[in-house]
Amino acid sequence: MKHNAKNITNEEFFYGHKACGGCGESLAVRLAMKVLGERTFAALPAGCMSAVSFIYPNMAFTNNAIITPFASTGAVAAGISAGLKALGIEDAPTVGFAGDGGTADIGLQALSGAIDRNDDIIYICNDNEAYMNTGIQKSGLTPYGTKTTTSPAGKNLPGSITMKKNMFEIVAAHDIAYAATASVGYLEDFMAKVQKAKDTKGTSYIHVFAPCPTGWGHESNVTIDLAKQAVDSGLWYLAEYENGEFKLNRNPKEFASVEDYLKAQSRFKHLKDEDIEIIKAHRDKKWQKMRKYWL
Ligand SMILES: Cc1ncc(C[n+]2csc(CCOP(=O)(O)OP(=O)(O)O)c2C)c(N)n1
Ligand code: SF4
Ligand SMILES: [Mg+2]
Repeated sequence: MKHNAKNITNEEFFYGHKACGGCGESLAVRLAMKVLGERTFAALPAGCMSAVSFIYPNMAFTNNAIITPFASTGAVAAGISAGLKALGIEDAPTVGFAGDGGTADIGLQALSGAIDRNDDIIYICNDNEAYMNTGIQKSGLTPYGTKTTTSPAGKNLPGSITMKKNMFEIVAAHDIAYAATASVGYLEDFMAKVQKAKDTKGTSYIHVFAPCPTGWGHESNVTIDLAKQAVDSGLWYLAEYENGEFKLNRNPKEFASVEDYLKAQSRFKHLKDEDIEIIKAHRDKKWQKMRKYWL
């Protein structure tokens, strides 16, 4: 069944949390939980989503959920899944919800181990492109030109001087059972991918692009628009890796304006024309490869 706004359950499994208004990550967790259901066991490392949802005596998850050490989402989720199997508990998915820092940097080893063992877990990386919970530090998924507290912008630096680490392809290189990229701007696509991950035996990984008004410096009512614009401008893309093959899900004939996307966010407001050209050239090179091999 295709999940959409009309048929998705009215039941809430993630609510009453303290995320900022317009938080992309909390929307991704909320909708993923609607697809996964109340029998889900969730593991969350340090990061915004655990910080806003496990505030004693309130608990924003109505299902079983636990906070893991920062580096350990993959390992803790794998342990839960093994425990469920040992106890003979069926139809109870295990999901890890980790940030970009908790996935691409400190949590990479535990995730790699889980994929290598093909542990029966779903791993969802909430990518808001920086370490937000500790005050906006650069991660391996922070794009070129982003101003953060550890990648300042000034006379000599354009903000972050590195491009985003390619987590989707790193994960696919393990020959994972199922992997996908998604965006909170395309929620039906995201929910369909969560459903596929739920139906997959073995490890699945979903990398969801999730704007953060507080860290990106944009109005809280444009979160969805920006998440769409990132895809439409080609700075993010929707793809899957399944049965050893890459597949591009969306191939815009023409890209939407990169400038409009960047200008809506204060983290990019210092960028010069030559920095924007670097960003576009990197995008074009990536799409040339994807269009050649993934269509
Ligand atoms: C071992 C360890 N190092 C550092 C921290 C501090 N810390 C907690 S959350 C966080 C940032 C998380 O960033 P990310 O994973 O991108 O998630 P976000 O907050 O952006 O959702 C950091 C650095 C920690 N809790 N444990
Ligand atoms: S700082 Fe960003 S990711 Fe964290 S709760 Fe606020 S909007 Fe969400
Ligand atoms: Mg983050």
